[in-house]
This record gives sequence, C-alpha cells and structure tokens, in this order.
Amino acid sequence: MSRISLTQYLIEKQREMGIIPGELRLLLEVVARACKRISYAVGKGALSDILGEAGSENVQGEAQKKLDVIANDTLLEANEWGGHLAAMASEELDHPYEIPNRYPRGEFLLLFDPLDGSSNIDVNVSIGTIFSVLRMPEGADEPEEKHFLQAGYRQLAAGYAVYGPSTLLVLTVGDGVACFTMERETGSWWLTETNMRIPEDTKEFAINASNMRHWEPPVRRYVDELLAGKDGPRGKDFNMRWVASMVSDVHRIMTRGGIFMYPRDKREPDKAGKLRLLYEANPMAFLVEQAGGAVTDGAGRMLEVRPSALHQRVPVFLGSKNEVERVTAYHLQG
Ligand code: AHM
Ligand code: MG
Repeated sequence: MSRISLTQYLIEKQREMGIIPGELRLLLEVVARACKRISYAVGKGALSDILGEAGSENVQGEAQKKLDVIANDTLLEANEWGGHLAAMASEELDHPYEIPNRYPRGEFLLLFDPLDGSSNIDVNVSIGTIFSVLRMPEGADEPEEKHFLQAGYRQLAAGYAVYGPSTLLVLTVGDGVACFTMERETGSWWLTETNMRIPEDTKEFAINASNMRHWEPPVRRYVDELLAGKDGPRGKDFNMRWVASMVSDVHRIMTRGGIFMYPRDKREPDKAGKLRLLYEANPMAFLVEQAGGAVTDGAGRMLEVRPSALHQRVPVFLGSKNEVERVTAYHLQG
C-alpha cells in the first residue's frame, strides 16, 4: 500500500468540497516545516548549544529556556514571508508579531506555544509545539491584538507536534483528526492515523496531584472518587499518568483515552489555572472535540469561552467525554 504524505492529505482536503482553502494548506505546510526544524534541534540535545536557560523571561514572568527561544524564532522566521498571515502571536511574545512590510500579508492569524513542556527539555522527556489558525475578522484592516481574541470554535485549523521517541504531527482542519509521523532521514511527514478517536469512558486520569491542597471542592471530590477505586462510588480502579508536557499528556488521551485536568488553583489571584486559552487550551479543545472527546473550563464548553486577553489563562478539563461531563457537572453543582 502506498503511503500518503502530508501534502497529499492536505490537497485532498482542499479538493473534497473545499474543506480548506489553498492558502491555508500552504500555511499548514510551512508550520509543519518549522516543526521539523524544531525536531532536529531538539534531537541534537547536548551536541548543540540548545539546553539550559536563555537568561530571559517571557511575558508571563517564566524563565525562558534556550529551546523556547529557538523554537519561537524558527516559527516566526518560517512563517513571516509566505504571504499567508496577517500576524502571529506566541506564548513567548508580549504582543502580536507583525509581518514585516517587505512581505505580503494574508488573511490568517497564527498562534502558538512554540515549545510546550519546557520543564522537560533538559531531562530528555517529550516536549512539543501547539498551534492554532484563525482568520482575520471581516472588515479588519491592520492586525491588532483584539483580532486574536476570537472564541475557539472559530479556529480553521489546530495541531501539535510531539518531539518524542518519534516526531508526530497531529492535525485537524475541522474534519476529524489525522496523525503524521516524520521520517527522520528524509524529513517527510507520512499519514499514520487517519481518524483518531477518544473513547467515551476511561480508567486513566492526568493531574498534577502535588497541587491537591489548592484545588476547589468539585475537583477534590472528583479526584477523591477516582482514588477510592473499586470500593468507592465509581466502582472501578483508575490509573494516573502525568508527563508535565501537555502535548504528551493530550497525545496519550488522543491515542487511548483518559482525562487531563489543569484546574483552578486558589493560590492565584484570578484563580484561572496555569494553561493559556488561545494557544494551549483552544487548539487542544478543537482537536479533542474532533476526535469525539469533550473539553470544558469547568463551567462550559472551552470552544465557546470569549477571550479577553491574549495570554489569558483558563482551567482545563479535557478528554473522554463521560469523565469530562462528570467533573463539569460537579462544578455546576457547586
Ligand atoms: P509551558 O508552556 O511553559 O511549558 O507550561 C505548560 C506546561 C504544560 O505542558 C503542562 O501540562 C504543565 O505546564 C505542567 O505543569 P506543572 O509543572 O504544574 O505540572
Ligand atoms: Mg505550554
């Protein structure tokens, strides 16, 4: 059987009732190319100067790793000249990145977390890139920060790359979720899963349990019930996994189901949780819903949250539908 490349997959999506416009296809190919470059940099590890701290901080006050900066620059440089984008926004940049005047501008907005799971870089554990594509609002002229503040259901495409034992690209253009594996020798992306599906039920959950004392009552109740196992109200044992790279934790759920939680935390003044809405929660929510799972912020559907700031944080409950619905119901019960 002949293999299907990323290009062929995207061209077929373009042909099938124009699911994606040609310009979007070209943009996604550039993003994939940038992820390939990041993958090569990650793969070199200590053999090139990519490990350790960069000596700077990002807008959220987090220390940047060298690889955060390299991945961010790689995505900006690969995407700025193609003519498909109006602007880009990144976890590593305070404000949106304007396309330099010397290049043509397009109609799309690209948002990304260039290197997710930064705490895992130096210990050789899987990390990744998360991205989301929006369209400039109709009638908008010069791209501004407010144009990025669109609800997640408006995304045209979303995906992540995992830099793990193999490098994968998981992508949705709103027509299911496909997974591509990078062939290291040639740098080609080959379709290795056509329609990823998340089972509705699961016996596996993912949460950073060291924060337990800071959780709100609905999350404590839900996790306590899981931990009680077969003798508790759930009547079955649950297993726990936590990689601390959202891409890896979500990829496991995309592959075999589970629930991932990064809840509110009463330590934080706005109690919003750790993860960012526009370039972490929303792209993952688009992918997970397209694979038959569910994603909420505890109160309602993630993809309907109205963003108020570019780097806004949000609680995240994501994965197997019946579990996400249960923990969300516990929130609604107060
Ligand atoms: P990052 O984008 O700065 O790497 O932070 C996000 C990461 C997620 O990948 C992961 O789910 C979470 O932070 C882990 O947090 P913790 O260190 O609290 O377990
Ligand atoms: Mg991140």
